[in-house]
Amino acid sequence: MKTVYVGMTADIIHPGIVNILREASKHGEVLVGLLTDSAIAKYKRLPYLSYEQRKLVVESLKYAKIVVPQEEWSYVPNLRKYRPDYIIHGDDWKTGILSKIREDVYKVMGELGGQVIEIPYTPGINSTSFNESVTSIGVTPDLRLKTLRRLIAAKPLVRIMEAHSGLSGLIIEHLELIKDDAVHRFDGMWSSSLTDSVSKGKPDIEAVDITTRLQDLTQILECTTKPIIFDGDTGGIPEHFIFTVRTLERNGISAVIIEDKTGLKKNSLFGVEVEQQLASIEEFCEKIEAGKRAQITKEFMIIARLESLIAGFSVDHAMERALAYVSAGADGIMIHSKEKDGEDIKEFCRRFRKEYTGIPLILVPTTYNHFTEAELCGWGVNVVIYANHMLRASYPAMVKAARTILEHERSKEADEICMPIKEILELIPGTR
Ligand code: SPV
Ligand code: MG
Repeated sequence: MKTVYVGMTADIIHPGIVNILREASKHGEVLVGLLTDSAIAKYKRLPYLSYEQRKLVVESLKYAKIVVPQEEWSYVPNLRKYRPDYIIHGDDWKTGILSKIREDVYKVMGELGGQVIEIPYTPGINSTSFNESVTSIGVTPDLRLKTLRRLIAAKPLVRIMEAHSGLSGLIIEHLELIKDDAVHRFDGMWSSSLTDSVSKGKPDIEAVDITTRLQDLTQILECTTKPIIFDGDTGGIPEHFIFTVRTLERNGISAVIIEDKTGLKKNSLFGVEVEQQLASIEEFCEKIEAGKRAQITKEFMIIARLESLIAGFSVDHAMERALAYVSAGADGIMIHSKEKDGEDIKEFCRRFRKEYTGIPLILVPTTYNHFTEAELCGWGVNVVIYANHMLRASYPAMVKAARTILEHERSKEADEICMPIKEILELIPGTR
């Protein structure tokens, strides 16, 4: 019996998939290479269903004989491993980012003595249009919450951007850039205490209470589907933190980051001053433990943020705390620094990764921002947070428009730095 290889994501089973499987079965036994989350994540959004769920569905299809994981976006490793007689694909891969994949497939099938079959692509529904409609429908809190852990498992580096309004959330949700044959996008959003407070004209001192911050977060939740990491400041006292954890989970937030400070909180980029002490290891561990006991889902993450380097202590000081926080149940460690050269952070990452290979490491490279994502990834970092750039970019743009109007005593000159009215009217999906 000949074998026919079909690669697929199978997040939704639509007529195009059935067609390709039926066609494949005419040539032999169908071997489905089901793309894993990590194979997909570099190029596309994570599928809505997990690998196991998708496998279960595909295995029940009558034309699919065997389902194997395809761990790479490229077909080549699986084609070499399974040496099928045929591979079948829709002819949509002749152009765009799939054309390189096609080229490689032809080359390897030629080497292996196999054949490539191309069939007319079924227009209409496919995983891309499915993703678009899901975005417009929305997402359940449960699904959104789980996505962060899936992304951390699937991607070498998860890229998070600050959002402080529905509009900034929409940009993060939709912006995509094709570069080096890969699609670059933000994986999720950071709900920052700094940008939440500043956008309200308040200082970043926990002056905006959690309830208000969550009410405002609703705007972002309503128009986006990507996961959210919440800046929980100090987390307050453990008795209050447990309510915060449950409220965040109920809203589908994936993680909270709490920092080991106590007293009047000030933004870390100012440094830690006399009235702002570090929490003792014991009291902070107690808070982590209380939060972990309170959480209802198993996927929610409580991430401990170390302020040792901000407060002028050594990497040793930070390491001692990191180990204690992990033992107390922290699901990840964020280490902060305002040094420009980033050497302290790099040293911490190296030492932390020696102790723990599996605990997610999160960085906020606002000051040491000359390091590339690839470099941070090389240090063993899992998540990078761009913590305030949407707000910092919008403020000078607003000042510039206002100043231009003051200067010219009319708005004509401001037009060229403003979005056209038609575009702003059409900006929001669903506007008619
Ligand atoms: C925030 O964005 O509010 C943060 C990160 O906590 S930082 O401002 O760098 O402390
Ligand atoms: Mg903050």
